[in-house]
Amino acid sequence: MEVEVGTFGEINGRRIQSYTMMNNQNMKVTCIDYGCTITRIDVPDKEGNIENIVLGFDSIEEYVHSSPYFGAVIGRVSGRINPPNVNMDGVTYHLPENEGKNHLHGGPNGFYNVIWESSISQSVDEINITFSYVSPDREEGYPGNLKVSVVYTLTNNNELIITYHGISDKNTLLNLTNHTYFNLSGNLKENILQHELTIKSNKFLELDRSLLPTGNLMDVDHTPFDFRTGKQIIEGANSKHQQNKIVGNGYDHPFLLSENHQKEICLIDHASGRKMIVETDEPYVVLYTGNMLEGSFQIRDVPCQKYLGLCLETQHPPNAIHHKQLPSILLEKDKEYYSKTCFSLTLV
Ligand code: FUC
Repeated sequence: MEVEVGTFGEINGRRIQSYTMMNNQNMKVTCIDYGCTITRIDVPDKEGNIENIVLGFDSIEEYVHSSPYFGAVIGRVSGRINPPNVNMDGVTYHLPENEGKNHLHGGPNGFYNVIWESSISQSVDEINITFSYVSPDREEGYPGNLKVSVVYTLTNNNELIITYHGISDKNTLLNLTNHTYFNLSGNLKENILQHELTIKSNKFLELDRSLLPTGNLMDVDHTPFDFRTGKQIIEGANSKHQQNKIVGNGYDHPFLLSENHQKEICLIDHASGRKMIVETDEPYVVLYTGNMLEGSFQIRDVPCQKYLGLCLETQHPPNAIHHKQLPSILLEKDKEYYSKTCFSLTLV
């Protein structure tokens, strides 16, 4: 196994570092210290062609100006919060709005938009890149000085493991995820509508018109949200179900996982033969099928377009702070935050 360190660009005179981890199975993962962003993942298809399976750019300027959170770590809190206020320990904290009246993905200067400290460690069978960041008290409105770290591990079994740690000196909120857009066709040859997805989930959270969970858990039975035996994404894109329509024809929904670390999510592209299994200790996965991926920019040499990638954001549910019945995202003072998600790449 090998790791290559390089320079990706510069932001205000500060060098942005890139790391490419390579295993002995021809899998490569490249990430940068800006937003802990995964810029590419290269893996072989069934014929042995090694191609990139994520949306990303080759310059830091494009990440700063055009990126819809491509490959980045999202924090302090993933997803939308509305009203953008939190009452904690007798204080009301206002969280900056960055999507109409919503606070989205940790705010305008969330973790995707900061430069992290980084280091490498390596053993015979794995390489780890550790990113760490100290988020000061009241940064993006949130209470507490928070020390956070994210580790990307590439193993010789074609696993990319993401481990998150955090600790704060005040009670605060924390709900971290990674916002990689996958497209297993390879080098964005096709969109993701023919990808087949399986999710072990009996229920999903209903959304309102501003894409906020209403707090209602809906049954997946007899709906385009039933991924228990596998389904192509196109079904949700073409569906007349009101929940598929309000998100722009597709999915942008939190699914309640019925199992953890039991191959609970599986994504397949039959044409390339690539298959990805996702296992997590998080209670939910937000499936976002790139319904709003529109813009006048290029993603490497492909014009940005709807359904070009899909995100599998393992996390606690969005807007959890305003729904008592949803799992809490409170991180108590001096308690350790820990969560782990593993993406395994294989062939069908
Ligand atoms: C996802 C979605 C959102 C949003 C964003 C880019 O997490 O839930 O709707 O568009 O990412």
